[in-house]
Amino acid sequence: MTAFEQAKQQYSAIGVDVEEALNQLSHKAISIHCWQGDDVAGFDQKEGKASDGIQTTGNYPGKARNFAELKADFLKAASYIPGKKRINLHASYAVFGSGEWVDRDKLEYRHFAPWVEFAKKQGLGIDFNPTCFSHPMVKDGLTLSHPDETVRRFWINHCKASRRIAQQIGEALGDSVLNNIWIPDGFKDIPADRMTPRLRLKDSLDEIFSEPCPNVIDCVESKVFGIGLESMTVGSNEFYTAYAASHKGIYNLLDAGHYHPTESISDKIPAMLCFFDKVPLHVTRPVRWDSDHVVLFDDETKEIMKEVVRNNALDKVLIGLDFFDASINRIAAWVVGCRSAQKSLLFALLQPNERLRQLQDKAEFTEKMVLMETAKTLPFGEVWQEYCRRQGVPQDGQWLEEVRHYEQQILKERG
Ligand code: RNT
Ligand code: ZN
Repeated sequence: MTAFEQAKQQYSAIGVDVEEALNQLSHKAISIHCWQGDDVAGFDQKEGKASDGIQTTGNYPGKARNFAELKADFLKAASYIPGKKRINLHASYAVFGSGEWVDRDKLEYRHFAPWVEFAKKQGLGIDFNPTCFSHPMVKDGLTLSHPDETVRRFWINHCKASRRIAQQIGEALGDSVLNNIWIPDGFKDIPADRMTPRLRLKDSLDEIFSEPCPNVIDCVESKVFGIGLESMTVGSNEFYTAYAASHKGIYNLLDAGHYHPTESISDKIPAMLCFFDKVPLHVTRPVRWDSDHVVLFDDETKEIMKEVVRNNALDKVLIGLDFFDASINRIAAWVVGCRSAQKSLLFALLQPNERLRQLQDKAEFTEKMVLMETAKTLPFGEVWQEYCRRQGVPQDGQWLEEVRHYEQQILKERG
């Protein structure tokens, strides 16, 4: 008997069907953010640097500088990632023809048609985001909530353009496209008025969402603070939760790094599922002030995935990644982060969830604790290895030498 067959028997002894878990894992798409490949720089600004409430740290050599390099690096990473994949794009990754450039409020579908072609060829889905940061029209740390109508107008038009692009991407792929709005808007120091900026944001959103886009899944992403905007964030959790709850078809995206340090989104997912038929996520790893370290196979990521599985919400929770580390090999960061999310999902699928639920309902808390602890040390690694074998991707760590080779051959040559 192989080690995998033995593992299967051990899981079966606690009532877990390993084949069913592997099957479910292989069908769940993960939306992989393009912005890990270039430190959220994008292609549309001369500066090419994340700013206005968002920041990357580190200067590891070899970041992607254009469409061709980003595509190549993404494919390199994707070749080590099992399962179904989507690519998550930001509007700042518009592809312009030679000599062409338009500002973000004038972007059109054709600037993303090359990405659609790429996605079709590679069998990827696409998700989309307006880019309301790293741009001179972010004034005084504000976009959609700015008191000046011209500033707001620019960003409203950008968000409307983004939704139309997302709609056309959806039509081209015969799919739904998640369009996520995150804005940095906030104040460094104690604000004198916390409500009027929020009312302006509410009006801006109402206008943005006024056009029907049947292929778009709309969502808004809250944050507790931004860099340089520490005292108040206009798009707070309460603001967006209430906005989404009162606007049909708008969802609240939960980013694991956007809450107070002792809050976790694993507890928020089941709360949101009581009211929403979709819960989009940014799976990431907060460390102190940074919300976006590379995802690991850690307790909170497992807890997040347990909530997805236990609540039969694999079709309702849209799993996207959002991390960017500029201090390590960016391809390796993608691979580790994405595989860790998938590993955590597999771990969740291999828990005796039904039995644990029954024990909780019967107040058998002792046995529940014992069973939870027992399930932790079953031969999970054998099952993950079998999944990698079946998916035709290398085992953990065994891809690193090839990534090193790519670094020597390709990344080192970049200026
Ligand atoms: C920023 C948000 C947002 C961005 C990306 C680039 O704090 O998490 O999701 O990370 O849109
Ligand atoms: Zn995010």
